[in-house]
Amino acid sequence: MLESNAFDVAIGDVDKDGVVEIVTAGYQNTTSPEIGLKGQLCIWNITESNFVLEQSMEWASGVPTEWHGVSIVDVDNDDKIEIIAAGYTNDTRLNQYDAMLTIFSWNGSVLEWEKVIFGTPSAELTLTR
Ligand SMILES: [Ca+2]
Ligand SMILES: [Ca+2]
Repeated sequence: MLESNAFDVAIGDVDKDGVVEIVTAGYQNTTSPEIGLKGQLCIWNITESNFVLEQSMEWASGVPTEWHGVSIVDVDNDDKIEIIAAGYTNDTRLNQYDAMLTIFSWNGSVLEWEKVIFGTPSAELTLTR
């Protein structure tokens, strides 16, 4: 099993099916020196006796990435709840770490990233699906 770490948790009924999800944000170690850590977002359900992993997503950018915070909210008021993870990634062009905000959607079966924003105090790059 690959090393992993969770730094933050958010709880809410993301897909509005009446069952609360538990969302954790952290990283998974790829054990590859070139890739390093991948940001990892996990969605869990709780049963009477267990936490059950519904789905996880590892950020496959090819550079070290970690998420350290996660929040669940409908940020754009479209009646769908977004999962927002904050962390950082290694910008190999500038040889520095950049803040990274990633917005995900979860419909009960598919976890997708919708938007990612990389930022430094002097520059901003936004990628939208
Ligand atoms: Ca739910
Ligand atoms: Ca929304």
